[in-house]
This record gives sequence, C-alpha cells and structure tokens, in this order.
Amino acid sequence: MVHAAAVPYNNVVSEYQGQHPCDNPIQRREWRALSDDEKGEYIDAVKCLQSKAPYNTTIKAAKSRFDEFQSFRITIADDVHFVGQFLPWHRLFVRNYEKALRDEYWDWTLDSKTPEDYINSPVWDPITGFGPNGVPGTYTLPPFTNDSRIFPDAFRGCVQDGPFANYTLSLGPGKLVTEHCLVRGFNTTAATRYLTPEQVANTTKQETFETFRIELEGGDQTPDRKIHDGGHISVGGDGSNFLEIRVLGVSSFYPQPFLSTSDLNLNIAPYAADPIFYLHHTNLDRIWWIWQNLSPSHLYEISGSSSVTNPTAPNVHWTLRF
Ligand SMILES: [Cu+2]
Repeated sequence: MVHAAAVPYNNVVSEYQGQHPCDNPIQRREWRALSDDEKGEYIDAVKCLQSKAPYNTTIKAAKSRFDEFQSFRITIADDVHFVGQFLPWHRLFVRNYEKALRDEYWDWTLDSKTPEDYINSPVWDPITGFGPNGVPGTYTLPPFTNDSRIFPDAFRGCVQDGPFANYTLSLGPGKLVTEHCLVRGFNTTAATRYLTPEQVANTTKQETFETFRIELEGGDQTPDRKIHDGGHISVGGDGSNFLEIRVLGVSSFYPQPFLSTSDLNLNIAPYAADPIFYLHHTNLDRIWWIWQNLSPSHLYEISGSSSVTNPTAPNVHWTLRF
C-alpha cells in the first residue's frame, strides 16, 4: 500500500491527515508477480495455518488457526455485508490474516477476458497456485440445503488437485458445521461479465463513498452482480456460498452456534473457507485504496447503514482516522 501521508493533496479535508504516517507500509503484489518459490512459500503458510491448533478453544468446531479466521467471519457475517462498514471491516480482517501469513492479491481482471482465461489463470495452477475447479459428482450438499435458487453449479465438486486436494474443512457450507472437502464450481459467465476492467472503472469513477461501496459490493443492494459478489460467484462452492439453507426444524442437529435458525436464509457466511477468498478481498481492498487516492475527500469518507436487518440502526457517517 502507498504511504498515506505522501499523497500530495493540498486540499486537506481531515484533521487526522498526516498525524500517523506509515514508516514501513506493506506492499501487496499480484499473484503472478511472485516467483514460483514465493508462491510455494505462500501456499505453505496457508497449510501451516490449517495445521496449527486454534488459539481460541471456545469455538469447538474450529480445529485450526485457519478455521478460526473462518469461524470468526461466520459469526459476524450478517453484520458486515451490505452495510457501510463492509470495506473497513474487511480491510481489518484481511490485515489480520496477513499478519498470520503474508498476503498478496488476485487481480482477476487479468483473467476475465474469456472463460478459458479464467480457468487457466495462474491462481488455479495445481503446483504454483491454489489448485483447480471442483470435480463434478464428488460432493453432495447436506440434504436440507438447496443451492439451486441462484447458482446451481456452485457446488460442483471437490478440488482434487493442488495443495488443498486433501484438506478437510470443518466448517460450512453456509453456517453449518460439516466436515467436507474444499468445494469449487467455477462460473465463467460471472467471471467474464463482472470481473472486467470496465467493471472496475465503473466502480472507481463513483464520486461518493455511498455509491462507490454499493457499486463495489453488489448483492441485494443492486439489480445486477458487481465485482465483489461476482468474484465470489466466479469461484463458487466454499468460495461463494450463496447457499440457500432450509433448516426446517433440525437446528439441534448441529451442535455449533454458527447455524442460522431462519427457515429460508440466503447464507453468505463462510466463503473465507477457500484460501483464495483472502486474495479476492485484498484486491477489493486495493481497489478501495485506489479510489481513496483519487480525491482528498475520498480518503476519509465512509457512509452507509451499520445494520442490514435493523432499519433504525445508525449510519456510519464519520471520518476515517489514519
Ligand atoms: Cu466477500
């Protein structure tokens, strides 16, 4: 990231500007800018998190440090989407993950030209990336769930090649607690439609934080998908989890507190289950940072409701402090 205080703005809009200069700002690189050795080290670091015991033993279903990140996100998911704090919360979240290993980003605009470009992206390489698409017919959703409402192919199958081929997830899909393989179901239509340079340009040209955050995040806030949800949908499975879960009175079946008890729930919780999640969100964070640097007013601006479900919740209309 760029040195915040070094941005040459004459028009100071915040009393906080320049008060906390960064001595040693982190530099995130796009995945294909890494050497093969560095890619291997990154993947090894993810596997290390997946093998280390969790710090917080009160979350029983979380069996590793990696699960812990996922479980934290599951428990808070309903409060950090379609709200003003979506971008700031995720900036902190990916930063914490980054402290646990070393983070980079995935610029999916480089893979969005054709379906083949997406499928053959270096990020899906089995040796120097995160492994490929799921294999059809190797995964079955729990019987009372239904992913057909929005993206029928999202839970295509288990990832059976690459560094996470034999990894067993303890959490998900949705807010359920089930042991399962890492599931993917690429959606190249979403990739070529929503992850384009034009879509990014449409996002960064927005003049206020309010229109910017909505144009970036999409979901139920917009009639069509945007770069945020488009990125999740393009990966599918544990990377998307736009999963409709019908609990239908079996909530006691799962002993963990992550389960939503609503009958019909568009369950967006655990896409932090796929390690690529973090590279998608660091890219969104990068796009927010690009937008922040386009104007002095952008740098400190934030807005939006603080709750999806409570219409009387306060807005987050305050000035960001650096
Ligand atoms: Cu997301």
